[in-house]
Amino acid sequence: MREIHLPSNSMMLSKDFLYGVATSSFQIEGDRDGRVDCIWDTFCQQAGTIEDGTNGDTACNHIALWREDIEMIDELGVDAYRLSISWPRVINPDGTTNKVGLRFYTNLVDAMVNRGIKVFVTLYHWDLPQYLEDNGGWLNRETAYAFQTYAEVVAKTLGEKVYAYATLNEPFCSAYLGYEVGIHAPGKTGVANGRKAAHHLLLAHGLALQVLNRLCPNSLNGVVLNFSTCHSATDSESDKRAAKMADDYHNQWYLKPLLEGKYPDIIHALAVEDRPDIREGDMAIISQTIDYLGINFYTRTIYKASDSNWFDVVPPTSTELTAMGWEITPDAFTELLVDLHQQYRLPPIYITENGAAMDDEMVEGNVLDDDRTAYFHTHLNAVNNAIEKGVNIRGYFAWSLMDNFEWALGYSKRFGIVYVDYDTLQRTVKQSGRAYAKLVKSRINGYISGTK
Ligand code: IFM
Repeated sequence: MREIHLPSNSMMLSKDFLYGVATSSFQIEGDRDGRVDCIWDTFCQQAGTIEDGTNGDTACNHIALWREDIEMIDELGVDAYRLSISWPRVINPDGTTNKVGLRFYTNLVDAMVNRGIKVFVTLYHWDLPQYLEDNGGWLNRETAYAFQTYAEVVAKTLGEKVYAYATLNEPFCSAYLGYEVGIHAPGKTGVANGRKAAHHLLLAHGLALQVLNRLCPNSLNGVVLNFSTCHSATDSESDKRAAKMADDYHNQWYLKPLLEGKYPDIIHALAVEDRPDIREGDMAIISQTIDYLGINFYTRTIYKASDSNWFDVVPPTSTELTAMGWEITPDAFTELLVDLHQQYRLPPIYITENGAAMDDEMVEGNVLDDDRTAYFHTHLNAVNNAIEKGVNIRGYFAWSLMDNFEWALGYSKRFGIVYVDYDTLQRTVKQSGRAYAKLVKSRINGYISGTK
């Protein structure tokens, strides 16, 4: 069996470094009857949107099986569980709260806390209530204020039992994939839509952060962004410029407003009608201090100059790919973390997602996913290398606890360290899950600084 090893002097082998597993509401919960519809329910009904024609109606049936899922998390021995709250399970179209939904999350959080597992709650992991989308969704500035109200309900209900709150997960995906290129819900397109949605999402983050800081000052309150290291196809100036523009458009567009209160300069290259409507005071709301930044990383992307666009994506050059067709590039992970550290005054970092979809096979009750274990091994070492270069990283979450609904790809891709049989909904810890648990359990109390 493959294992995950870190250098013996790594601070990631001390119990000060937090290890967790992550999921999101729509991807695992099921029980559509217990909530109102969200944009993904609608999107799944449209022909050709989801590769295998599936939806989130049942997913992993976590709403029914949550007790056994918690048991499983506890057995893995991890310090923390990162979950998201389903907005449409909490707030009804008339603004009243869904008491059953809120009780579900209260019970879940209480059960975690009772077991000594730290809870990381994300308020928005893409499942916007459909009733808000019907009024324009993230294209409507009012949605940011509705999000603030929703954040207040959650913060008053769960309070500081939650160790860390994240306002948003990957606003890039919500804005760009959902409103600019239309491959995610709600399937809208156009640069103006994408940029407008991004601005309203960032505003929503800032408004919700105000509430979290007021009601839960002792929780860590932050946000989660995804990054893909942008590499240039060649050393030519034009390709390097293309990669830089892609970085500004896809990565810095979200981070710079949060940390510096401004969009990257590429905003000035946009046609005036494609620029977001930035009102007075917006950037100050967006750039309030965060307690931590969550970083999700999976792979790099290669860019070249384009005749018609600012940049074009080049297909992967390596043959080492995950089942998503994503290159396995741990060095690009270290590079990204070190670059961000050099570019910004970063708050403490948690790696809130990292993992790989692989072509798993269940053989006689076992999933021998050495390829996924190798991915974790190289990427955890990449994190360690970044820490050694001075990046302040406090924890790491494996994506994902269990196989789940992979958005436009349905159930065709498996990211879990636990295998889910979608016929029986039975969970089986994969070999990678055992290797991760072994690493987590091998840590020692305290870390003697100076041993490095
Ligand atoms: O499954 C997703 C998750 O919901 C957000 N980050 C990327 C994962 C893998 O695609």
